[in-house]
Amino acid sequence: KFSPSGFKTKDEFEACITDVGNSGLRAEDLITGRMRPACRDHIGKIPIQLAAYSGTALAFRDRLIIDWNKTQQRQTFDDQKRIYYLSLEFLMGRTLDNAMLNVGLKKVAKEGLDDLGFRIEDVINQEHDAALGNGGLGRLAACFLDSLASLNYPAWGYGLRYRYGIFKQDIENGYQVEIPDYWLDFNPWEFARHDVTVDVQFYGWVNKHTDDDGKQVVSWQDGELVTAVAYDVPIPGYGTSTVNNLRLWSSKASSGEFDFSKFNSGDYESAVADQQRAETISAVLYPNDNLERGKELRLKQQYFWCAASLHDIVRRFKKTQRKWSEFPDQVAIQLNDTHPTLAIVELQRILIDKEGLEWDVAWGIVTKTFGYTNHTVLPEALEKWSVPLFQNLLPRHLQIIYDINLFFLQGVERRFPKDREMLGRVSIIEESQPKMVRMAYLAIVGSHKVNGVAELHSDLIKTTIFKDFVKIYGPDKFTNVTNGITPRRWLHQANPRLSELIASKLGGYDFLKDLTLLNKLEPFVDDKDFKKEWAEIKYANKVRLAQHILKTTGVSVNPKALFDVQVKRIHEYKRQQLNIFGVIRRYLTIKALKPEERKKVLPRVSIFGGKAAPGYWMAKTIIHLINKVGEVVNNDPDVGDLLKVIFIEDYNVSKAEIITPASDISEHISTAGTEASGTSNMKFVLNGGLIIGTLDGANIEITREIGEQNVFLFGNLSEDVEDLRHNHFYGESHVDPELAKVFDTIKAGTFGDEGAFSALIAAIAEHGDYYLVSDDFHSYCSTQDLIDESYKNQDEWLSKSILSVARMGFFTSDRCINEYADSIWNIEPLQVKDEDEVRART
Ligand code: B1H
Ligand code: IMP
Repeated sequence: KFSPSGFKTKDEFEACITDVGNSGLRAEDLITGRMRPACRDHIGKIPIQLAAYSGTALAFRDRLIIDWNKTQQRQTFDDQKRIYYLSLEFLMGRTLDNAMLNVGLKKVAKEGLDDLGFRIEDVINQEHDAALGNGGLGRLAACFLDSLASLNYPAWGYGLRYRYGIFKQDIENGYQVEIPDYWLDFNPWEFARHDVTVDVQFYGWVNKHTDDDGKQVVSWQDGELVTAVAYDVPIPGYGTSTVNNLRLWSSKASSGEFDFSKFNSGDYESAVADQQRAETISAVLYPNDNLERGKELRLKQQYFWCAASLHDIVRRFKKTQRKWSEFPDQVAIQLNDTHPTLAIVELQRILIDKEGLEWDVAWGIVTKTFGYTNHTVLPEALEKWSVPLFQNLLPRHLQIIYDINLFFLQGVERRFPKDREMLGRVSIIEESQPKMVRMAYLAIVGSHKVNGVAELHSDLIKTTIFKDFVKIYGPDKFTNVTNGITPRRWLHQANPRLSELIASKLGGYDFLKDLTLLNKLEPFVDDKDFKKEWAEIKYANKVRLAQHILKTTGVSVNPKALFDVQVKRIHEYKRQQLNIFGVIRRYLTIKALKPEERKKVLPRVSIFGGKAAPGYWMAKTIIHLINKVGEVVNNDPDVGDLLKVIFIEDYNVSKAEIITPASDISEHISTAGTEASGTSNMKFVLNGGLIIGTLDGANIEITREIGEQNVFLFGNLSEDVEDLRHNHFYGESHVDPELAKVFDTIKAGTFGDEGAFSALIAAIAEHGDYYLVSDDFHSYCSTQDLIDESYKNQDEWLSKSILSVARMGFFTSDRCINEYADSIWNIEPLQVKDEDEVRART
């Protein structure tokens, strides 16, 4: 009905999008064809698919707004305790599909769009991912928001509205190239709240004086103000009318557009510079995963976001006119890693400097309010900030940190008078040059609970990095909440056919709200027709991925081959190098076979994807090697279909939704003790893929739940890692002979310039092999051989796949959120009256 037409310039495009946004166009109109003439004019100018996307999105948005308002009002009038989830990352991915499923009207939209000649998939694909996160930690926050809303908890997320999310990755000549991700062209899912702003202070100095009543008054003066503007994002629950709020802060200069006094006095450049400096704070997400680099702008981001969020929370609390002592009964704040630790200090500052509470009273309130989740034990990821930096940027906060530390250490000294070294070990201030603030210690001291994210990880933090704190506070302060994932996005949305098949056997979609119901699938493991359909769905998902691979890389892969997938951030501890060395060994094995022997080889497609932090040279080298191996292997006529090596560019949430349902085997092969939990392991198994993995993170609990016979485990155990590392340096160490052959092949220039990969080899052969690649290589390869054998027995493989899915109920983020609610936040769901009606729709 509309004629598509392109745009000549970006400005023209943007103007048009804004017009559509303002025109009141709604997809209901689009779907029913009842277009108002004004809309028709606008729509004629936009590329047709995008028009359909805008219309559909705006229609669903209309519906969400109504429930969103109702939810917010209900939560306000009900006056129950709320949970505030503070995270620097929310890796949301796309919203439209999720909104359609949660509202329960996807079918209606599909039919409407069909009538107009649109495929709903094409329309959904128009949306840009909201990629405000690096990896697991950010995606976990997004899954938690989905569960909080689906379970009707009164909950808010607080984050930063980065103008640029995680960079887009291009591969050029085998190298990663980073491209800025400007994602805000047209974002119907956010609402600018120009009425909700907070001025945040930086720099300046602290004035202490005594007032007329003899009371000491502290004020933080001068410095620079930056305004935080709220942008609200609706978070709909599944099968409920609850729509929670995610509030993201954007920075702008505090005196409006420009400092007009400077402007008028002719200082135009500096007026613009001020504005730009302010806007820089929320400009870009730091692209490091599991790495902290101590940059001032990052600390500015952290304080800006913590101060704005705390101000908002305190303002809301004060409207209830309750006593301060009731604050922890109304407010729970969860710190997603140490990035928001300044919120602890900020609340203490508000209570003592602004509200005039006594230190101890204030501190009692603070520590009852906060909970801290630790996500890593890697030393390079543990945040420390230099004291001089703090002194300059946040002088009052540094004083408060010193006081927190003083009172804490006095308590420790009283309890452990004989252990003089304890004080130095647990001090929040590290006595280094320069002195550093240890954020994890501050987070522990300022919270009432500290949790790890999988059993092994929670044990490790208690016995290693936080050992002394367990002595000080006792073991009850430390707990475990094993991570989970939302089955709405990671099963129902990503794999609709599998979800439908499961629903047909279980008599409906209740399992999406109670994932333990999946165990009712177990009896079907002997049902031939069911198994056949299960296999067909996996095959169809592999065909879809093969098409994506062909379109994006030009390489044709056989969907009948075993798809072996490792997609995650590229990191030495995650050991993509182990995987690619294993691939090279496989290549050498195939090359050494006679043509007739090759017929017996099981064809395999090794699929990689993931981003390297831009400054992480070794990770970039790994990407380079994978791509170079791909170039050689994929073009070797001796190999043909038996082995293909694919690097999927720009891995993100939307691509994960295509890749996850298509794997036969996925790899979760971190050095034991390094991956806190992992969450993609759960996603793959929930989609009927098996895993090869080390005894690390949540792999251990997955194995316990689904049975050892359904997991391919290998490698050294975490308790042996320290000794092995020690031996590499002080004992005899040698490179595994099979691995040595792989190194020789690389050094011979088989994959191009061998110098490009020398550091990767040296890290293992010469510099102590910190990640135990050589130690685990043999066991890794024999387990891969076992996988080949097992895959040949398709019937047994299918049984493993079905049984695994049936036993994955534990790993829903709903279980996880209920555990947080019970054991850390002490909050209750808010009952929703019309829930049955909404559930009937979904
Ligand atoms: C995880 C991070 C992380 N742990 C620092 N730590 C960052 C640390 O920008 N930074 O400075 C960013 C991210 N991310 C991951 O959290 C763990 O590695 C996974 O094992 C875990 O599954 C995930 C969620 O708990
Ligand atoms: P608050 O102080 O930000 O929590 O909001 C003040 C009032 O606005 C409360 O009475 C809420 O019921 C209502 N409210 C908060 N957020 C929203 C919203 O997003 N839409 C509509 N009403 C809201």
